[in-house]
Formats: sequence, C-alpha cells, structure tokens
Amino acid sequence: MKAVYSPLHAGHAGGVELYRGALVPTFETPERAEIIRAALMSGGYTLVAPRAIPESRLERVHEAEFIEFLRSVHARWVAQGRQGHVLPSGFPARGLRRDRRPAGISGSLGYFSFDVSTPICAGTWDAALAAARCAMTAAALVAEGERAAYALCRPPGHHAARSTFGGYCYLNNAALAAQYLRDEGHRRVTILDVDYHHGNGTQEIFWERDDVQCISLHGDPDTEYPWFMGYADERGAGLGEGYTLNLPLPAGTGWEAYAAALDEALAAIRRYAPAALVVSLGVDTFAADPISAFKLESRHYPLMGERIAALDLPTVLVQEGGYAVAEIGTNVTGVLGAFAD
Ligand code: OKP
Ligand code: ZN
Repeated sequence: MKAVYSPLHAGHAGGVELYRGALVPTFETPERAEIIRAALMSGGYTLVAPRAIPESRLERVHEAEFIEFLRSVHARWVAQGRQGHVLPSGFPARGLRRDRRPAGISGSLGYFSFDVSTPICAGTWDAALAAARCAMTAAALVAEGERAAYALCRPPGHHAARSTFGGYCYLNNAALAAQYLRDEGHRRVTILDVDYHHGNGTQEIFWERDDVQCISLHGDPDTEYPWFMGYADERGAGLGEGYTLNLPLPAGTGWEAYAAALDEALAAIRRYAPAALVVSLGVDTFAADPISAFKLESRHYPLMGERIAALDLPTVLVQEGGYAVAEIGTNVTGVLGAFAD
C-alpha cells in the first residue's frame, strides 16, 4: 500500500497554544509525523511524494479569500514588526458582527478562526498545502484503481471549515480528498471520522449535500473539544438532511462500546452504498493520549481496521490527530495493516 508523505510538514513547528490557561508548546508536533513515517518504512509501505496538484483545486472546498489569508498572514505579521506567535485573540461571538472582515491582522485572524490552539508559523502554509496535496494524491491513487492509499497529513484537517481554521487544522485534507474523488467521478463518497474529536469542519463543508455522507465518532462535545458542534441532533440540512451522523461517546469509552458505535456507523455506510470511503484517521482515541479520554489499546487498532476494511470500498485514509507520540506509529499502522496488499 502506498503512503503519501512530504517533508514540508516539518516547517510547521515551534508554535504555542493556549491550553488550560497557559501558553504551552502545541501537542501537535513534527515528531508525530516522523514516528509514523518510521513505522511505515519498517512496515514495508511504499512512501511516495505528493503530486504538484494545482492550488486552484483547494477552492473546491475552501473560499479563495480564506486561502489567500492563510498564505500571507505570517509574512504580514512579520512585516508589521510584530513579535511572538501568530495567534488570534478575539472572535465574532454572539452579539458581535460577523458580516464584515476587519482589515487589520488581529481582526482578520479572529474572523477566520475559532480557537487559540492553532498558531501560524513561518512554514505553516507550505506544510498545510503539502498536507492537502498528500490527501489529494492519495485520492488520485485510489481513483486510478488502488484499493487503498494513506496520506500522512500534518497539520491535520478535519476541524478546518470552508473559511475557518482551528483545532490544529488549516486546510481540510479529508474534505479535499472526498471532493477529489467526487470530481473524478465517484458518485457518492462517505467520510468516516474516527478521530477522538468531532470533525466540525468536515461537517460544515458537506452539511447541505447528499453526495458526501459525513459520519463521526467522538468524545461528547458537552465536555470535549470542539464543544460547539458534534451533537447527535445534528443531521444535515436541506438536500443534506440525514447525510450527517454524529455518534458522541462518553469519557472512558473502551473498545466494546466503541466497536458497537463503529458498527452503527458501518451499517449507515452500507445503507448509503458509497463508491468510495475517506477515513479521517485520528488515533487520539488511545488510552494514553494526553488530551483525550477514551480507553482504546494498541491491540484494538487492527480490529478497527478490519471492520472498516470489511466494507470493501476503495479507501483513502487521511491522518488526523494522535498525541501519544511513542505509540502513534504502532497505532496508525495497526489500522492500515488491514488494507495493506
Ligand atoms: C485536533 B484533532 C482541549 C484543548 C483542545 C485543540 C485540540 C485539537 C485536536 N482541552 N485543543 O482533532 O486531533
Ligand atoms: Zn483529535
């Protein structure tokens, strides 16, 4: 099985996030991708570079103005002589105007983002673009007939919406992969998001569409990030009504309860009968994950992979979260093993 990897991820580094009242180094680190890469190499996967897919393809999912902002904000920040990290500090919450974008950097940052976990460093844009290309390249490989392909995306993507970044995510890699498959002629595509956190960006992008089904298993947003989306009563709207399925699960969820919810998700996928599948593969469901509260063990990831592989669909697996760095390679390749040739 081919794994798409770019070294450009490493330029997205050194950022801080506001976590429980303190500015701390982000949990989302370059080391994560390098440990996964090492596990892929020793597991016999074929590493390939992303193709130079035109940047215009990003506009199939994201607004042009948002893309341009992400591309240029770090240089603008530096040109203004600002010190420190590019992070937003205020947002258009209830009661404030959200119909216009303030011209300045701080206002624009708040307008285009939704949290204080998602710093923009000198290499962030190049890394995010490379990750998007990794995902679209994996989609291209599957569109060309591979049974499955894996995109080692870093930064992750599932929290990024059409015009909003947040949750360590800038461009929505899984959404771009799904849209790529649609554009290559796959009539219906399902995105199955098994990251610990709800994929709010993916949900927003496809909310009113019936050609991409979005299913997410995640920590209950009543207590877990991203807090303001991911509840069971969110089911899509308009044409998309019934094509979004959220399965929030309580803190402490172990394999037995997780597998039952996964089976419910898989049954919904079988009813939808898509032509292809995109998996938002976060392994922050792992018991030792430092920012999550499920209790899966490393031996459960191959079981997860087997169940998903049993759908027997052309499958693009896109890396999302996972912050227990020591075990991240084992857990990711645990899932991938079920798809390997
Ligand atoms: C990205 B992905 C929670 C702080 C949350 C951001 C988490 C982003 C997770 N106490 N900080 O879905 O793995
Ligand atoms: Zn996550």
